[in-house]
Amino acid sequence: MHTPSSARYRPYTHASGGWGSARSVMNILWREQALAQGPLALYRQNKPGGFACVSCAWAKPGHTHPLEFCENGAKATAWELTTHRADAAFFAQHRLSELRSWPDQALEQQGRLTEPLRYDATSDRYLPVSWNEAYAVVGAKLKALKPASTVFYASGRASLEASFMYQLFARAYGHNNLPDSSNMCHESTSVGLQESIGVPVGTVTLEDFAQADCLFFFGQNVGSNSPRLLHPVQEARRRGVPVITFNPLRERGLERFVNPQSPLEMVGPQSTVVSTQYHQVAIGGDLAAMVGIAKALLALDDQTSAGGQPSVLDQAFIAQHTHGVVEFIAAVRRWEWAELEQRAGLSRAAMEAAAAVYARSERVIFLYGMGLTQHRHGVETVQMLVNLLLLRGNIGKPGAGICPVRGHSNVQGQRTVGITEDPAKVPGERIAELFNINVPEHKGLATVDACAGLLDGSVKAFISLGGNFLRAIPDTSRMEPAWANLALNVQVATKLNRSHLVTCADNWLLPCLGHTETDLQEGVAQAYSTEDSTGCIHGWNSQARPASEQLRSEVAIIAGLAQATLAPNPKLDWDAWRRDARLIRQAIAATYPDTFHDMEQRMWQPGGFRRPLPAAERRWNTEPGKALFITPKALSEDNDVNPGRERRDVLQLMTIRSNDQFNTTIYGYDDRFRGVKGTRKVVLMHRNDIARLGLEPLGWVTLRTAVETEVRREVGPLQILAYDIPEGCCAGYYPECNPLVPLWHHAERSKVPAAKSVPVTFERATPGPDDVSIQLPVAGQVA
Ligand SMILES: Nc1nc2c(c(=O)[nH]1)N[C@H]1C(S)=C(S)[C@@H](COP(=O)(O)OP(=O)(O)OC[C@H]3O[C@@H](n4cnc5c(=O)[nH]c(N)nc54)[C@H](O)[C@@H]3O)O[C@H]1N2
Ligand SMILES: Nc1nc2c(c(=O)[nH]1)N[C@H]1C(S)=C(S)[C@@H](COP(=O)(O)OP(=O)(O)OC[C@H]3O[C@@H](n4cnc5c(=O)[nH]c(N)nc54)[C@H](O)[C@@H]3O)O[C@H]1N2
Ligand SMILES: [Mo]
Repeated sequence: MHTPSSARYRPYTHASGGWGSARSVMNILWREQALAQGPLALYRQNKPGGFACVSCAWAKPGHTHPLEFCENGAKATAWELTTHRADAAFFAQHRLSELRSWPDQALEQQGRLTEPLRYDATSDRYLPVSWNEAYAVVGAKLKALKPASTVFYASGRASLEASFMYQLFARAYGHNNLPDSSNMCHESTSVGLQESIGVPVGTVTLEDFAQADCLFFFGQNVGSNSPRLLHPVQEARRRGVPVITFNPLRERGLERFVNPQSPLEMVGPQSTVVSTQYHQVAIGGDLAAMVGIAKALLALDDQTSAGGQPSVLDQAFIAQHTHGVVEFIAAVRRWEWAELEQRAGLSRAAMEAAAAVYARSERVIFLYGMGLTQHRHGVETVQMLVNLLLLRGNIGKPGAGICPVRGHSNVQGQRTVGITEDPAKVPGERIAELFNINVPEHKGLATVDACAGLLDGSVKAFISLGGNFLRAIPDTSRMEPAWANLALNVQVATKLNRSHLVTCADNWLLPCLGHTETDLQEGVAQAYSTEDSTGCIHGWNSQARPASEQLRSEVAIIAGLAQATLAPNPKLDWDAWRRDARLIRQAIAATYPDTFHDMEQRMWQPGGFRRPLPAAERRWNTEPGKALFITPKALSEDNDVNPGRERRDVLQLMTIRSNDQFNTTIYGYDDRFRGVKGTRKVVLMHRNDIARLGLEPLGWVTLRTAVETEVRREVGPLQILAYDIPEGCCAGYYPECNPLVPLWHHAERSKVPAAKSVPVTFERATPGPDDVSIQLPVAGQVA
């Protein structure tokens, strides 16, 4: 079991990418002993005809680089192709009470799950079962339960084919309880963009990056979380395109980048400066910052109008394509600079500088991530981005648009094929006609609702298609005990994680094939498909040998469970779908002909095929048929937990990812780009806050949530690292800090947990026996 032996902080002064990235990839291939299959698999990653990366959702180009993967994609592949196994012998050796004491990293490090298992309470162990028994018993239990009391969760990895079958299974069984990881992620995007511009997804493609003349990044950490996106960004920088970043932290990948796949750059001293302006906005200060940019833009427009020059605003576009501009402009003019500065944590000059570049650029792309969506007013903030773009006609023209950078490889596609709690978003009539299934009319449970149902006992069974629900959700210390009240817990997974160890009345662990592994059906390797962040749908093949002969595809597992649960239906041949994925694609195409017609051929086009995106062609699928300016009602992004200025002992905590994790999967304890090595038990704070709160750098503290204090929410001990972060803000790692996020503290309109701003107080603590203290570099040794 790996536990870190030494921890260190040394500011990372190199560019992102480069040799550090190459070394990190080799390390993991070695540690997972995946060198036999790993390198070949990496060569085929994200290529036409190859397999789709299991990691992020960034676009896969039609004309690929020799190696179209990044450090994190490579790690994810090695993690899956590992030769380590968590097999029956492993489970015979370890009771669950013991495994629960292991760190999360050690659980997944055991390797791939190899056979179906059921928890046996008497021996406190997972024991092997046959697939037939698993299907039969789970099916019988589901039959006996009320469908409305069951939840079918999906993590955003499952293919379009598996996702389509999963939602059909839920609806045929009788519920819309289909929460997915998107509910914790870009749901603020889906809600906000649908209302503003009539599509729930971004409008740009990779080609737009080649034509853009300015890029903005808001709350997205490209270097760690979507490194392949750095290629088009680097190309844009070579053309002299300005990049303007808003982020409380100076993220390395947004500052400098060396392409680890460019031999020249790897040997030379060259690295690309990524951001030409870097604004360390306060946590939750983006709404105010964007209003500031709009205000500065209006001031510029006043000047040009007075001088008889052309307007800074795209007046023709605004008149022809938008609605609500008058109210929006009036509101922007009303807000005072002093308030904008205070809320954004930025000077008026900084906002004006961003506006000046924006005003002289013709084709601008706004990219954003969790820094915007995971706030109480995440939806309004996304809509404010749209407002800014609309002012200069930056939607629906080449080189311009909005680019939410999604997380899981198929999180966007799952929605496209019906994974949603909202029956209004699925073609009910067609589903009735094609499959003889009546989509239940009642809205189902999304993630936060499912958690509430677990707490009040109304949710009785939980099926999980991937993911690590009990670690990913907020308020984890309250949710874990509630989980024990379930009657049934079925986890379809590749690796052992925390959600498999918290037991209820009946627990099943069903191991599946990963994206890299071949699903061989009657001698034919099955192809599957996903939709990336730019709305392109690709087919992929898998070449690797399955980790165990007993593994089944996700499609096969869904088919097995559905057959055992549902009454026979001549219009639904689950077994045929299991044997031939082309038939599932035919069903998808029949259900969604506009998007998926001729899918079988089109998904093999280089770069995939694009789903119809009316907004990208300036057709607006909204109530008035125009793009909407939606004026934010207030500037505070997190009004429900705003402690007020008098609470000087409270800081706003954001929960962040390191480049050595993929969500709840912790590859290792290093956060290379932020200079933290060997530990995740840290809280990053500003020097002045540390002093003001009477604490010391490198001191240990327990963090407590500063609202609803009658509920004890705490995490610690964490070690204080003095860091370049705005005053009043602090940062700790997800998922370790999730117990601090109250369940009710979520985006008002999308219910995305507001994981980026949690008010916390600090209390001195003593490190435990396993806590390693950070060593600072000896003075003079800092590079
Ligand atoms: N290596 C790796 N890659 C991943 C993942 C991973 O865990 N590891 N996860 C995948 C998934 S599912 C997702 S959704 C994406 C997530 O990728 P991102 O969207 O980049 O999400 P985070 O890393 O959570 O946070 C992004 C940035 O937001 C900043 N931030 C926090 N609060 C604010 C704020 O109020 N305003 C602004 N402007 N910035 C703020 C943080 O400093 C951080 O740099 O990455 C995907 N790719
Ligand atoms: N505080 C805080 N909380 C957050 C976030 C945050 O920024 N801060 N981010 C949120 C976001 S953006 C997201 S997307 C969620 C992520 O939440 P989830 O999607 O639930 O979590 P993951 O960590 O991606 O899931 C990892 C597990 O998936 C399983 N797995 C891996 N590959 C496969 C596969 O191919 N098939 C199957 N069936 N299983 C597989 C493995 O068993 C692994 O342990 O967390 C959210 N929670
Ligand atoms: Mo995500």
